[in-house]
Amino acid sequence: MARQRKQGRPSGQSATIHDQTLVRGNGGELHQLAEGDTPVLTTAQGAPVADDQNSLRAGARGPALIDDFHFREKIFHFDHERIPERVVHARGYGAHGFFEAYDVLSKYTRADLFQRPGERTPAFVRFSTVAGAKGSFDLARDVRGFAVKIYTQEGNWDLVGNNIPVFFIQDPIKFPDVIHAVKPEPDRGFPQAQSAHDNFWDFISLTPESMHMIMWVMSDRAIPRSFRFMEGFGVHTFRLLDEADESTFVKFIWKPKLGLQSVVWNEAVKINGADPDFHRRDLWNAIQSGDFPEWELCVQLFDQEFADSFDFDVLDPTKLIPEEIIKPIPVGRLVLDRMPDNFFAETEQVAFMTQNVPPGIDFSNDPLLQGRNFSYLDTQLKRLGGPNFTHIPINAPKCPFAHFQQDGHMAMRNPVGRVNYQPNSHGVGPREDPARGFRAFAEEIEAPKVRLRPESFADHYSQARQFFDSQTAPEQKHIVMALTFELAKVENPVIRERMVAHLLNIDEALGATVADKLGIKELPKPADAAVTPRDDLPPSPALSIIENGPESFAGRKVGVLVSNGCDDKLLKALETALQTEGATMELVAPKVGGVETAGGVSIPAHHMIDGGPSVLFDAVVLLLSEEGAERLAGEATARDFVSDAFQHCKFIGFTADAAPLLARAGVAPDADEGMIEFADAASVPGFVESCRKLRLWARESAVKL
Ligand code: HDD
Repeated sequence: MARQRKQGRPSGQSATIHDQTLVRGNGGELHQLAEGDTPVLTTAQGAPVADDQNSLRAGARGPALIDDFHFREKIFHFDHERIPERVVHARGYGAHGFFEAYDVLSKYTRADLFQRPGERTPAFVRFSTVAGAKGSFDLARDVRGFAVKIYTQEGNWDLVGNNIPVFFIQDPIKFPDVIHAVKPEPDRGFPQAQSAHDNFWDFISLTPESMHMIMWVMSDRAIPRSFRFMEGFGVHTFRLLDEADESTFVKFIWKPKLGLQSVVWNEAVKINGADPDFHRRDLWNAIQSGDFPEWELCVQLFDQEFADSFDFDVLDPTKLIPEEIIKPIPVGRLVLDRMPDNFFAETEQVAFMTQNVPPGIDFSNDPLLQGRNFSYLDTQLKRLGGPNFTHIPINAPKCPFAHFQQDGHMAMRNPVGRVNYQPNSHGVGPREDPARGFRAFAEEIEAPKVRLRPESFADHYSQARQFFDSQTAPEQKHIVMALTFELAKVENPVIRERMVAHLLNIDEALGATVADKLGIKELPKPADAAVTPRDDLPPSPALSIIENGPESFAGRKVGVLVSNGCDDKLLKALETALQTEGATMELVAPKVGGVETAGGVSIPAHHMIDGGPSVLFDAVVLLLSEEGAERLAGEATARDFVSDAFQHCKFIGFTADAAPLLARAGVAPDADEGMIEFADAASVPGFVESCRKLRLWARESAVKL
C-alpha cells in the first residue's frame, strides 16, 4: 500500500508553529527566545508535541484513538474557552490608564489616592452596553456602562457607573424584572440589543419611577458617537470620610475633555451595519495612535443640611442634583493610554464591584446601591467560576495585601507556613489596624424592619420634565422621534397608550405629538401621579449634549472621498489643517488600492466606497476630478455617501468638480452654510473651523430626518 502523505506540514520543512518569541519557564516565567529560535509546541502539561496537524488514528482512514492525549487536551480546553457572559453589560471594551489627583482632598476624605497631587494611580476602565449580548452591535440605543477600577495604595476602588446619572428603578428587588423586560423576549429569543418591544415598554409603562431615566434613554445620550465623548456618573450619593470620620455627601461625575457628542438614530442604524464595532475601533484607534482619551473626575459635595433642604431625596437613584445647584468641582483626571494585551484576560475577566471602596469613601443608604453591593460579588463567583477571582492579575490589588483566605478553585496564592488564622500565639501574620483600616460612617439607625418605599421618592415626573425642558430644540425632536420609533414597535396598543399617559405628565406637547405620530386618535387621560409634577424647576443646560459640545474638532475624523485626478494641494492642505486641529482623516476611494492624484502621486485609500460610508465620519470632503465625480454619480454608494452626510447635518467640503455627484445625490452646493466650497487651499482651514460645531442642526428641519 502506498504511504499516505501527512496533511498540513509541507514536506521538508521543520515543525515551526508560529513566530512567537516568548516561551514559559518552569515557574511560569517568560523567557525571550534568541532570534531564529522557534519554541517547541507543548501540551499544557509541558510534553513536546510531534504532530499538531493529524490526530492519532488506527490506520490512515481508520477511527480515532482515545490515547491521543494531545488531541483530547486541545479539544477539551477549546470546549471550555467560554465563560458565562455578564448577565447585563455583556458587550464591553476596556483600556488601561491612570488617575491623577489635582489637589490634596484631605479636608473631605482620607482616601489615599486624593492625598498626593500629580501621583499616578493605575486604572482600568470598561465601557459597555447593557442589554445586548457579547456579540451585539455597538450603536444600540442603550445606556452605556462606565466602570472604573482604580488600583489605589489602599485597595481597589471600583466606581461602577453609567453614562446616565439616574436609573430605572428605586429598589434593587426590581432589577431582575427591568432586565428581563429589556432582554430578548424569552419565547422567541429576540429582539437583540433593543428596547423597542412590548416587554420593555409594558414594564416601563407600569413603573412610573422609570420616567426620568426613560427621558435620558430616549435622548441622544443613548447613541453616543464615541466612548471618548461621553460623561460618566457614579449615580448614587456616596460619602467621603475625613481622618476624623466626618462625612460629606458626594456624587461623582466624569467629564470628557473632548466634550459631548452623539450620533442621530438614522446614522446609528447604518453604523451598526457598516461597522458593528464602531465604538471599539474608535477607542482602539485613538489609543494606538497616541491620542489618549481623558476625563476629569468632578465631585458634587454637599452636607446633611443641603440633603434635608433639597427638593428631592438624595438617596433616590432616579433623581440627580442639577449642576447649576451644586457645581461639580474637578478633583483629578483619568487618562486611558494602553490597550489590554489580551481581551479575554483583561476586559472579559475584569470584575467590578460597587462594594470595592478604599478607606475614606463610604456608601450612602441609597437602596439601589445597597442592593448592588450584594449583587456584584455574587455575580463574579458565577462568571469567573470560584472565589479566587482576585488572583487574576486584572482584579488583583496593586498594593501590598495580606489575609488568611485560602484554598478554593484555582487558588494561586495561599498563606505560607503553619499559621493560617489570627489571633495566634506565634506572633505571625497580618493583624487589623483600626487607625489605617476601613471604617464605615457611624450613622445612628433605629428603625422598624419594613418593606416600604419612602414618600420622599414619590415624585416621578418633575425631573423628567426638567430634563426635557433642558434640551435644545433638535434634542427634543430626537426624543419625540425615539419614543415614536420604539412605541411603534410595540404590538399591544394598550401599552402605547399607557406610555402616552405618562408622557402627558412630563410635557403635554410631548405626549400629544407622540400620540399623533403613533396614530392614537383620542388622547388618554394623564397617568395618575402620586405627586403633582412640578413646573417650576428651571432648565439645566448641563443636561444637554449640544450645549456641552467640544470647542474644537480634536479627536474627530473626516472622510475624504477621492478619485483619480484629485487635487494634491487641497489634499495636503486638508491633512495639515486637520493635524493642527488634532483631528484625523481617512480616504475613501472607488478602489481600496487608492487613486492617482492630479500630480501623479499614488495614494492608497483606507476604505473602498462600499466599506466607508459617511456615517463613519464626523464631516466629509469630496475631493474629486470632474471625471471622477461623473463616474461616482452613477454609483448608489457614492450618492448615499453625500446624501447621508447631508441628511445627518454634517459639514461637507467640496470642489466645483464635485458638482455632478452633488446633483445626482440631490444636494444643492449652496443649500446652506454647512456646504463649503473650496476655491483653493486657503479655504480649507475655514472648513475645519466650521466643523467644530460638529453638525448644522438648523438643516435638520429642512431634510426632515
Ligand atoms: Fe449593575 C454590571 C452599572 C444597577 C447588578 N452594572 C454592571 C456594569 C455596569 C453597571 C457599568 C458592568 C461592569 C463591567 O464592565 O464589568 N448597575 C450599574 C449602574 C446601576 C446598576 C450605574 C445603577 C445605578 N446593577 C444594578 C443593580 C443590580 C446590578 C440594581 C442588582 C441588584 N450589574 C449587576 C450585576 C453585573 C452588573 C449583575 C453584571 C456583571 C457584573 O455585575 O459584574 O451584578
